[in-house]
Amino acid sequence: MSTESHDETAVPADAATAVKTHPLATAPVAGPPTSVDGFVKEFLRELNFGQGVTLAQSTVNDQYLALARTVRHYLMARWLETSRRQFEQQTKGVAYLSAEYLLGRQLGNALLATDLTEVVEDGLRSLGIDLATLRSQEVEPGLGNGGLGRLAACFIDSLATMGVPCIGYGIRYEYGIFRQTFVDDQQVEQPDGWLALGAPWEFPHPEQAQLIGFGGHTETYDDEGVTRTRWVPAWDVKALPYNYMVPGYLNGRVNTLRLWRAVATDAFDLKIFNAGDFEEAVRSQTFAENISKVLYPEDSTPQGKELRLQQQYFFVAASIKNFVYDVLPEGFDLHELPERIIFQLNDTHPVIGVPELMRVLVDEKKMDWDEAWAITKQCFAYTCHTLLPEALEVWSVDLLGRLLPRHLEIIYRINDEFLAEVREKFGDDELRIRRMSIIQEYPARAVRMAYLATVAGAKVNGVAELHSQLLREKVLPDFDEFYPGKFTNVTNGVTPRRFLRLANPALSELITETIGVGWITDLERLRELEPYAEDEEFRARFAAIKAHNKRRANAVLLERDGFTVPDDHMVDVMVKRLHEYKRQLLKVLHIVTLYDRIVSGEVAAADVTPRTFIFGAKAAAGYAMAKRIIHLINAVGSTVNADPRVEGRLKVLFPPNYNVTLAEKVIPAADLSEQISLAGKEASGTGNMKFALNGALTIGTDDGANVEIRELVGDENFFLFGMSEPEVQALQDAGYRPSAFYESDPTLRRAIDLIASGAFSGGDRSTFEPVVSNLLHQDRFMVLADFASYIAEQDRVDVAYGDQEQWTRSAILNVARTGFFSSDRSMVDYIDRIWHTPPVR
Ligand code: 26V
Repeated sequence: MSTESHDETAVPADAATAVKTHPLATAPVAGPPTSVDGFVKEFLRELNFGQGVTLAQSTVNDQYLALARTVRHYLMARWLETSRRQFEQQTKGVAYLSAEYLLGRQLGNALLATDLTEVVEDGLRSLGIDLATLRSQEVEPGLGNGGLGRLAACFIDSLATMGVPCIGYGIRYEYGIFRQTFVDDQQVEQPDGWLALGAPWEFPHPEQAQLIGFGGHTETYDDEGVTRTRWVPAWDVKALPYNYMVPGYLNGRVNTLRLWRAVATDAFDLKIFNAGDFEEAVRSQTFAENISKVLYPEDSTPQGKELRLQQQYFFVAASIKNFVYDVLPEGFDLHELPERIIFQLNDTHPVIGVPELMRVLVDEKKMDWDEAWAITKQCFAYTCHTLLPEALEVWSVDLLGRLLPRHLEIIYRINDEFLAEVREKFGDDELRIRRMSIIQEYPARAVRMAYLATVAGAKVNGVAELHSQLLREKVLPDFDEFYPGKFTNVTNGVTPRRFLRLANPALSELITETIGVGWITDLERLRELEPYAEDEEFRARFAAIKAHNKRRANAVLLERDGFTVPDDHMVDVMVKRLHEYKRQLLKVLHIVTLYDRIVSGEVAAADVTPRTFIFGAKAAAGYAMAKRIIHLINAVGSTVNADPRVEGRLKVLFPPNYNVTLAEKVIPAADLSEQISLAGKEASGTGNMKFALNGALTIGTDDGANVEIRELVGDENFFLFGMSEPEVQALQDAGYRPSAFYESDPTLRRAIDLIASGAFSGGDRSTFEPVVSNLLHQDRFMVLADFASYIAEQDRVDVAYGDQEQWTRSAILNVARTGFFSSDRSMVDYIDRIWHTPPVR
């Protein structure tokens, strides 16, 4: 650049270039000093000038918001630096596409990642403010249903910590998962207005907004002798990105989570508005903004919801556009796309991205179809998270054709070419063709999204060894045969930062004192704890920490729900979404059995191991049976807790609104972890990992990741019960009759009869009749078949708990041997087996 004058103050000829070449153009100014004084000044500045209040006037929420913004300042320079380096290095990265992120509270994690916890604690204390109080003020963004959303949050944490370039893409739901309350023991859903008190962690970027079209028609046109297709949408929506920081643990790296919000486009409004129809203009705005209004429940009928398909296309199209047009450097040769990005599909929700990338490459970038398809096939990989057939998404051709006509055409062509390949390999085996077609014909013509993902994905993975095996053998066997080497496994993991270091500070301190801090980023090092299982003093400290965590959980439960766990009780926890396949009912039958043993006089109360059962579970609002089961748990709890005959022995607690925040308190307090799904139904589970890592023993079936947990901790440190998956299959094939189990097992009969008698419903036999009759006549998930085995194993648990030294030994070994379940390890597996991104530095 040449300037006429050497005068520093002169306005340069090209102001834009001057901005870019200024010495401070790319290096962000440093954040506030990391001293207590530096922090206090910055915090007060935020309180006064950001929040607009004095310290004396400020509410806890003001203080929380000011603190969050102050902590942001510390992260900001690292965030800018991470983005700059990523842009310069141009290495391959991951775009994680997920409709759900269950992040949990941000403040504690941000402080941990920056090593600022002590500075902030001291600084706030000097102002008379308690950090813990401010942390409790944060409303967690509940932008997910359960395991799938939490897994996404763990994965992006690990990638940031490992320094792997990753953008998480998703939806900024205005209302996340509902807030659960109980009225008369039944679930009532309240809206989760998580943004109402301020959203200090997000950064809107209107300059990167994208227009997303819907509906309309396609047309062909002549482009210099080549016939091309274009899509003419009927309406569009603006996708506005909000960026969230994803700080790596103590590594100066901050990755990005980009969540899209739907807003009405100006043009759209204006047309109608100018036509004089104010009401219609407002209506249409609401219509557009509905797209990111609310998280869809993981409900019993996931199909056929137009708005959900809109959400899926909305966020995936915005993400792909953002990556292709804003993230990639200008002039990037799209033939090299597979060297720059892998789009990881978190279940089928983002699979509409496959035809969208094809549309961008072929229609917008005017690439040849075959070339575009060769690129697309390398840019996607698909993770399947379920085995339940009813949870596999299909979209009716009708709906797709109406909402995304061009995408439907593309899907048809992908399918035609795919089926031609199948014919080439296997001949005209029409049955096979029909089985493998991406388009299902019956009961209605529809697109099988898992098939589309499998055909397009470079790799397809399940989430635990058993799940991946069943996926290949039972769900997609034809595809496994057709695509040798495409299927792989990556066992899930959880982030040790949130679920051990943050959630269990006392145990973390003991571990660090014993083996050093390395475990936080290299969880296999927990193995070094093994010998300490034999160390009496270590065991005593370990047990004292469990007791401490119970008191800590009690304080939280008392404050939020008004109840507590008695001191001497075993804490037996089942927390997860309410689904019949997870078998909360089996747990209820166990509690009823223990209760019946005491009240019938069969066993003296004094001889029963004191236990508190803690449940946490949300049922999808439309899932009637799940809601009935919640009602039953609460009803059994009310009866048991009020009965003086079992007082001091059995207690049932069901804190409403189980979420990440509560998990962080309850899991470290648990003695026993309930992982009791019917074998072959729980894809992996991740709660199971969190419990074991925090020193709870598992009672579980041979299902999902339980299999791997048991292999690692050893049979003697795990309570196994129930049928194996092949046994389940055999019983199914032989014709399962639940009533046969009811008739032949008197213990089971008494438990069921007690529920049926109205003992837990004020004598009303009708209340739980649907639950009972479903168990006796259908019992899809074989609760009755596994009952005897479960009770027998629970009796062994009671005996084992009687030997506290031995129990603690086992608990320590559970911690020492479950380092494998770090999501850092999962990420290494994804990198090695699927992504092939550059090695982690
Ligand atoms: C489940 C169901 C079951 C009943 C009918 C409708 C329906 C719809 C959706 C789903 C959830 C499927 C996806 C999912 O959340 N899977 C979970 O993913 C976790 C992370 O991989 C894994 O640990 C859980 O085992 C798996 O259920």
